Amino acid sequence: MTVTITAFERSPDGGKGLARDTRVRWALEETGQPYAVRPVSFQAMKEPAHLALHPFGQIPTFEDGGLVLFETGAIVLHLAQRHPGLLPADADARARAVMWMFSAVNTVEPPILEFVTAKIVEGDKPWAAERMPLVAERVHARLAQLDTRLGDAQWLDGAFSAGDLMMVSVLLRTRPSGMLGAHPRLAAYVERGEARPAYQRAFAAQLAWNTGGAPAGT
Ligand code: GTB
Repeated sequence: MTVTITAFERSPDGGKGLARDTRVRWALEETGQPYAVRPVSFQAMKEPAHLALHPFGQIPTFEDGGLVLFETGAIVLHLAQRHPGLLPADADARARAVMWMFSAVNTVEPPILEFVTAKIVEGDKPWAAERMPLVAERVHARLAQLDTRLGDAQWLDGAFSAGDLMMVSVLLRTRPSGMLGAHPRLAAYVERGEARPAYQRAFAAQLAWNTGGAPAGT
């Protein structure tokens, strides 16, 4: 049974890989799992057929036989638990990799999303100019903490893991703002993630999809 994921019919980012299907594609590539993509329009996302898969009417979803999942953290964790390549064998190291996954979506991503929302959705509000520096500062504070912890290490905890996959994916959301420029070690960390062949394949697949030459999967 081939895995099927959903993705934007056309991502608003035009193929920059910032929509969350990219992290799922990346995990599928890292674990060597073939997959198909079912595109959904913004309208279809809010209709009953898609809401039956994703109660919040979002992408991506993941289907494998009778299993249906939403939430990218849960999907990546599922893949990492089912297939070798994304979680260490040692139980303690495994727990730490999962900790970093939660940290990515629960501690690092929220201020980044707040910034993105403030800029894109609320940028035309009269109070936007006053609020933006505060929101940006919260992102920088979190990035500085992460940068300190990473130090000069290649990855967050030993070998590359699902924790790094999620963290790099989350940090990529800061790319359009150039915020990573103030945190050179984190910028290099993100570049190491992007250089992985599995990421390159995932990125290329979503780019092809979003620029009109969509393959029927990978
Ligand atoms: N917590 C969920 C998860 O991790 O799976 C969040 C899923 C989510 O936010 N999905 C977004 C969505 O479906 C797409 S990824 N939004 C439509 C809606 O809510 O109606 C967020 C996203 C969208 C667009 C860009 N972009 O164009 O740059 C980047 C990221």
